[in-house]
Amino acid sequence: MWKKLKSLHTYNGWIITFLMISGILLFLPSLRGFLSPVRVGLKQLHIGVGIASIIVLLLYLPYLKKHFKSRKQTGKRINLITILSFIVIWSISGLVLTFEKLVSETAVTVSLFLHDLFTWIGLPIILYHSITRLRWVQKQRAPLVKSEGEDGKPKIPLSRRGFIQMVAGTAFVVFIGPSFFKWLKQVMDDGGQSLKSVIANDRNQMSPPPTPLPASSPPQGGGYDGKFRVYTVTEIPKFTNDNWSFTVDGMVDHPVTYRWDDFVKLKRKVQVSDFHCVTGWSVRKVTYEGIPLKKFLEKVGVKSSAKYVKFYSGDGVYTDALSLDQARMDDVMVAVLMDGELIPSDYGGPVRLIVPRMYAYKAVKWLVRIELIDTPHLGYWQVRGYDTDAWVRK
Ligand code: HEM
Ligand SMILES: Nc1nc2c(c(=O)[nH]1)N[C@H]1C(S)=C(S)[C@@H](COP(=O)(O)O)O[C@H]1N2
Ligand SMILES: [Mo]
Repeated sequence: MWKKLKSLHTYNGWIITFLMISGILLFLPSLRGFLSPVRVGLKQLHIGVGIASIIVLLLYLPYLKKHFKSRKQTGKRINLITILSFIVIWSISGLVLTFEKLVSETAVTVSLFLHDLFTWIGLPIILYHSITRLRWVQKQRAPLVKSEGEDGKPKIPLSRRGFIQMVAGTAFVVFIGPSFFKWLKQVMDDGGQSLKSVIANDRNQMSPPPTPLPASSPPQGGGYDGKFRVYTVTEIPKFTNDNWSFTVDGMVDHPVTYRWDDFVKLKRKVQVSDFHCVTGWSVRKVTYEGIPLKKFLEKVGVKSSAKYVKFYSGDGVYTDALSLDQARMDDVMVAVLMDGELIPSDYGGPVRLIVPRMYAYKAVKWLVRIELIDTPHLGYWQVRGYDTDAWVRK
């Protein structure tokens, strides 16, 4: 049995290392563009290996009691319980993320939070664990000194190793602890901050600024609830009145191109909607102000031969598309303001698409052109393996 457990430990170590690395690669917003060709494969591999780790865990369950009993020292027992709880939390939250369409939004939000939190807490622990088990480090260590007390019973003196661990532990709590949590906060930061600070970093310079409607300022939805992650597969573009324009063309009767001055004069509407990324995070109750896509389609006169609507980002790379029926849904909006403020560049401003009932990879940032076409168009992420069916849970 001992041999079995040992090999189990080795497998587990590799599995967790792989899941941690692939998970962090999937998380890092700065790698989205670079990794986009392999993102879906990496995700499937992460899930596949994740499910394998769950199977390994289930196979191990029958030995759990014996294993626990064989670990007499409290420290070792705590270690065992810790690693098992980590694996259980990763497994359950990972399964929820895998089947997110089948579970509630709250379950997904909580799972993503736990999945991330335990990854970032687990990372230094596992690094420490694997480094201290390297042969070289083991050799440097003084052998455990065991001595016997007067009465012949083994007494456990403070070994050199125990002493080092105690000092390290104290140092951690006193000196490194606070900076560890600072670090933890920092690595868990995905770029999305409060709207105010994102606005302070706005690269765009559009004038005049749009005047928000009363329903937008103060925001009808009371201010959005949650946190956006700033996602982009390119550099974040920078717009001014001179390099920005907005075009609706293709299979239409009257193609139009707006400059900013005319664009801000278009009649806008306010709506409160939720925002869901397919990787599991959501932002609720965003008060968007903009022009319903429907209005643009009416204005330009869609030809009967047109079947799809293609959206172009001003980053020159990102596109997506909707069928005409989807494009005519009431809440599909060419948004200009969020929570009463001009959408800042990080969040896709000055103008972005909003498709509340679909995953946000449809919500093209830096929207500059809408084209009516007659053949299906696969968007940036669909080409790289994302589902054409982007409906958020029904
Ligand atoms: C050692 C165990 C694991 C670690 C360290 C780990 C780590 C991660 C990390 C850091 C992310 C990125 C989350 C984010 O974008 O905020 C992630 C995503 C994910 N993980 Fe895991 N994970 C583990 C196990 C599992 C398991 C067991 C499953 C499923 C059976 C799973 C399924 C997923 C899914 C579905 C995603 C979302 C991927 C995406 O859409 O970007 N994970 N994981
Ligand atoms: N131009 C462009 N639009 C984009 C993306 C992108 O990378 N480039 N990412 C999409 C994805 S996957 C999501 S979840 C949302 C993220 O919006 P945010 O960066 O405002 O949070 O933008 C969508 N629109
Ligand atoms: Mo997304």
